[in-house]
Amino acid sequence: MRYKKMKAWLHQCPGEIPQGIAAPCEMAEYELNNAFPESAWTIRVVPEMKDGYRIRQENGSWVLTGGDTGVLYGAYAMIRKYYSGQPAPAAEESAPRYALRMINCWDNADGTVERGYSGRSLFFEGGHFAYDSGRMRELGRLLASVGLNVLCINNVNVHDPAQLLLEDYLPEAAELAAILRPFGVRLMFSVDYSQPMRHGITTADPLDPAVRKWWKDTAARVWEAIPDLAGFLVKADSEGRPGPFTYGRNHAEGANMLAEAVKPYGGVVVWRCFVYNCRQDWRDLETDRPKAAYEHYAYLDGQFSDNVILQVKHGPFDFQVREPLSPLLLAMKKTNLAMELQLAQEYTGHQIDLYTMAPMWKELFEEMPSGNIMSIAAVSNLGRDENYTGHPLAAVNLYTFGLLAWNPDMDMETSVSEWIRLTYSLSEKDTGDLQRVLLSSRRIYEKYTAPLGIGWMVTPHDHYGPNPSGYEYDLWGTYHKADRNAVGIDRTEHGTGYLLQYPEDFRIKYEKPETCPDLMLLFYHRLPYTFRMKDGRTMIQRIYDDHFEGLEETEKMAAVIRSIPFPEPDFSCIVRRMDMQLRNAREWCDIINTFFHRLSGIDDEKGRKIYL
Ligand code: GCV
Repeated sequence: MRYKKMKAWLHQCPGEIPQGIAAPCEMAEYELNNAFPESAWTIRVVPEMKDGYRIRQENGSWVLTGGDTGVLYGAYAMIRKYYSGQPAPAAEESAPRYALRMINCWDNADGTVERGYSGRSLFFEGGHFAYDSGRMRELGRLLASVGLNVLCINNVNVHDPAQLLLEDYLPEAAELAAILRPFGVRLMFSVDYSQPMRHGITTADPLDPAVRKWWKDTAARVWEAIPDLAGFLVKADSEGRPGPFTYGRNHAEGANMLAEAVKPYGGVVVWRCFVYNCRQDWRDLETDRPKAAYEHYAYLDGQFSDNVILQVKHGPFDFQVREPLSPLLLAMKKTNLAMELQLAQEYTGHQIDLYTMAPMWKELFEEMPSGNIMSIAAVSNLGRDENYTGHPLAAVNLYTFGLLAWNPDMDMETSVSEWIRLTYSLSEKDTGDLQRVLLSSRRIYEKYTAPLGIGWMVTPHDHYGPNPSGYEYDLWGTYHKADRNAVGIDRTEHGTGYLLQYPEDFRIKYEKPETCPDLMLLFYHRLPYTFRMKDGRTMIQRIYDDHFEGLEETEKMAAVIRSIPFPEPDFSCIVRRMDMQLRNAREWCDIINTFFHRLSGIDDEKGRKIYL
């Protein structure tokens, strides 16, 4: 028997999606008739409404009006409400805040997934496409059910032979695009900036006529095969990837060349801003990595073509447990921006430890007006595991990301509870317990890992488990510089000047250690262990307290999780991972406390066990 959870939060939807449904409005009709066989539905397509929809009851029957894709999102909104036990709305109207709501898969053609914790690739194996078309329909359904509409299927690090997506693999890519089209999901490809050089052209210089022609011809071929391809995603001049810097060109020149090639077809170029010196000498005291993205891009504001979107990681480093909002997201008012989040739990527990992201996302939007960006993307946490996300509870992040991308004002308590009710049939008490566990999981993880905004105390490269000085003398620019007296980097105007990249109101909030929010303290400041926190504790005591609390709260969380009657195989999987999380939390707690005690020589005031 097929594992029912394969449909994840849609497992209550009856039936498999049949082949042969060609358009989102037909899919909407199919889904509504299936889910509500007793009700009469009228679907009216008004193309100008695009992704938006309106639901009304008229004379005892339901009327769903919306754009070509809007009617599908309206149908899924009804379905989500129904299966999560919410009353049907008398009337509802909705449209997404962002036009492109993107999932970026870091899948390689060989079937591996960079930073993937849910098994192998859903799309590739052995250097070729290798997908189950039924599963692709399920995937399309899941993405559409939460409003996601762009799927970039290959890694931004385009490893050979993934570049063939633009060439030999195009017919198969077109077949996949056709499977996802009725779900309103458009494909996107990550492209290798130096690809013309595989075709006898001696340069990838964006201003070279032969290079420009190659990309124009390529775009023509690609869009002929997939007319609704969303565009190209580009990682250039980053972590060894080729890019315009090699030719003395800036990133506006680099991106605009591609933008010109894809423009006739309505394509976009999503250009990532994850550019920094990844070969820094730790002795170099001048360079401060978080400053890099702003330095590379802010001065180019207004110079990018209108079909270029700069995709900026939410923080200035790289998806740490806590980072400030990237200053670039507040700086480039004349440029299309997308914020990049990461569902894959690279630094946040590898989908072993529980880490529900919605609280972090809500904090980011508190710092940034939602209109500063026009699109949003997240690195995928999907894989070939039967439950899609490795840890069954990690699916809450994909689900809530969809709702956030639709409307960043979404209420996270409601969204998490909706996901639980769709996914499991639990008592009210268990539903409430699980919701509390999920919503507290990020803070708990933060407490037992890196302290007060420091980050990077992880095992190098793999990024699971503690290693406080693992990156300290490495070349990635991620240092904490802890010594016997103090820890942290001064990023104010008296230090590296990073804080000067922000507008004044933001700066004021963080520039003085006495008023800087505790959880960001060591991101912005270098402070002695004896520094008095706002609540009167010393900073070192606060570090000890957080770590002991993080471990204790994980133990309590484990007890709650074990008491919830999840169905199999979820129960065994969740409990097994919870046991691993407990071991991880203990390891982090002990190692971080010992690390700081050995350096500072300061005892825990509460006399708890620190291994010396
Ligand atoms: C896809 C970090 C990750 C890399 C990732 C990179 C990126 O450095 O560790 O695996 O590469 O970010 O976002 O491009």
